[in-house]
Amino acid sequence: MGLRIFLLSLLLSICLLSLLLSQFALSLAEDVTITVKGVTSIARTDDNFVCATLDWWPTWKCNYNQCPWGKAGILNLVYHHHVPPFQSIYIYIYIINLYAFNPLRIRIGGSLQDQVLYKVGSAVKKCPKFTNSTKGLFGFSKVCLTMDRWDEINNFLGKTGAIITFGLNALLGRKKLSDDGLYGGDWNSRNARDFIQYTVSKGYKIESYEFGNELSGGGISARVEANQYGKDVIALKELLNDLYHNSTTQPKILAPGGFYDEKWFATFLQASGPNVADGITHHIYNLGAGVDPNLISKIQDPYFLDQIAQTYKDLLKTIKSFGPWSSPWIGESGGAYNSGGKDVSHTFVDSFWYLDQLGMTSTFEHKVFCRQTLIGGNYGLLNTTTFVPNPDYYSALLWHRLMGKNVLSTTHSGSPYLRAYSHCSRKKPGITLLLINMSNSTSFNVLVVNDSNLNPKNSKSMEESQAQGRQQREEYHLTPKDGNIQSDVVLLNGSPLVLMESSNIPPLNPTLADPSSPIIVAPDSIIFANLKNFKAPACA
Ligand SMILES: *[C@@H]1O[C@H](CO)[C@@H](O)[C@H](O)[C@H]1NC(C)=O
Ligand SMILES: *[C@@H]1O[C@H](CO)[C@@H](O)[C@H](O)[C@H]1NC(C)=O
Ligand SMILES: *[C@@H]1O[C@H](CO)[C@@H](O)[C@H](O)[C@H]1NC(C)=O
Ligand SMILES: *[C@@H]1O[C@H](CO)[C@@H](O)[C@H](O)[C@H]1NC(C)=O
Ligand SMILES: *[C@@H]1O[C@H](CO)[C@@H](O)[C@H](O)[C@H]1NC(C)=O
Ligand SMILES: CC(=O)N[C@H]1CO[C@H](CO)[C@@H](O)[C@@H]1O
Repeated sequence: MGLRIFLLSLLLSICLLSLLLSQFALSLAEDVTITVKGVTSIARTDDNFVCATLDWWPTWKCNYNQCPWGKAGILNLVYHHHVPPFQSIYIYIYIINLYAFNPLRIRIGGSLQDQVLYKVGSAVKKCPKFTNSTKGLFGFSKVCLTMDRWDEINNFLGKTGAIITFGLNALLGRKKLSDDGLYGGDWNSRNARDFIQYTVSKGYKIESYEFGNELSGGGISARVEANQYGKDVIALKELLNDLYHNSTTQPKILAPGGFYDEKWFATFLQASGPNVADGITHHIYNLGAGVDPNLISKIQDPYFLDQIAQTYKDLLKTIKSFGPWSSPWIGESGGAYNSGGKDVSHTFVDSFWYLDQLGMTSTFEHKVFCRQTLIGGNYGLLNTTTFVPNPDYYSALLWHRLMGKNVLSTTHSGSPYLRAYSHCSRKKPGITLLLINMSNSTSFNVLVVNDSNLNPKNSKSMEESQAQGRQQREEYHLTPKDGNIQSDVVLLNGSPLVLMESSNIPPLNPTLADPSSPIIVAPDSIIFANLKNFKAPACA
């Protein structure tokens, strides 16, 4: 009896001790003052900056002994869930998911887009299905998009109000000139013309057409020279001028949808000339291969993440010098290439990379960021088989709902493991701050100040100086379930975000905080904070 009580109390004290220790670990805290320049914005994104992609991959697209695409490819997605009427609960969830964005920007494209033929008009005789082929790119044959399927895709996406970018096949009519994948000769636009004409006749809304996929620079599986590409994009522009002659708005042209290469991009912009390409789309896979065992340490390493900023700077410089009429877009980015990281890209930890990229690219004047993928691979915003939203889906949705298009200069001199971005709030007064704590040990107590050289006395906490009539601060704290950064479930202010019984997205409610108190950013957490009292002239 006595021994049992002794053992029990020993156990209790051990528990208490470890609790104390963990409390101690959590209590490592650093005060940080963040300066937001509210006078002018440093950049402006598109109204719909958040974008997600749908890809063409067939079910048997595999990397590293796994095949994570399932039926998420654009052809299967629609085919296996007939619309209308909704025969599947999944399609229902899918549509609800898209509606939550009201609207979501979607880019249809990817590696196989330069092998897609459109079954309309007389240019395409045979209508192939995907098969394995050593002659095609990436080991796959050409494939045919029938107009029935195109109708289905539009009926389906139309219901969600999605803003659609469609990636055109830019290899049609060219000849392979060398073993390193160089294709030459003029683009044959006949099939694209028939396809776009059909699209116009049906009244389908396409916001932009993108020309080709990863054919720039050294190319991935195929490449085309920049001067030739510029000439072909002019041909596409003429085609759109003609086919959209009667429309009030003409779709934008995006190009080249590939990896940045200074010389290629500069030559392309000079060759295509003023007001032809509206968006200069480029792809980012800065985390490397999906199979890399060090993905997580890269994602939480601010020095590593900063390296890609050079590419954004360089591209911006190229655009300002050679194509000031256009602006940079991230046309496709999934973080890690070859379908993403198996237990990483669909889990909470990926948001450290994703939200940081959204923040970083918007400061470098990018208009849009297309996440690979909405669904499919390991990097889907939605789970490939269940369609249930992954943590990055909620990160994207919060960004979309809270961050307005005006980007503000945001700096601090604290630990580099704390990342901070701010924009004018979307449809709300004040500014919204995105705070990312990549440290697993330190929490940050954040004070936000208005940097005004004109009036130094303004350089105290903005929240404090607005004592009269001030409104509560709204905070959205994102943390992983059970403290496991590789969880598929994210908590908002401590409660798991799971679909409601109606299959609807749960409400995303903030907690309210006293504006004079610091924002406490726990280790391994992400916060959106809406500072309503911060009256930045740039947001007026
Ligand atoms: C293509 O090849 C893979 C193996 O490389 C196989 O699993 C798949 O079934 C093949 N698909 C077709 C349509 O032949
Ligand atoms: C534009 O409208 C005119 C008059 O309605 C019509 O004749 C012409 O075919 C239309 N053009 C296109 C490209 O749809
Ligand atoms: C999808 O959900 C299943 C079941 O929860 C899980 O095993 C799988 O890893 C998830 N995959 C993706 C890509 O989200
Ligand atoms: C924190 O991160 C470091 C470095 O990545 C790692 O060695 C350590 O195990 C992590 N600690 C916890 C509690 O996760
Ligand atoms: C920040 O400073 C600017 C410039 O002095 C001023 O116009 C603005 O009202 C200040 N913002 C707040 C929230 O006081
Ligand atoms: C300054 C600081 O907090 N450093 C920590 C940041 O987080 C990484 C990874 O979690 C740790 O390794 C650092 O010690």
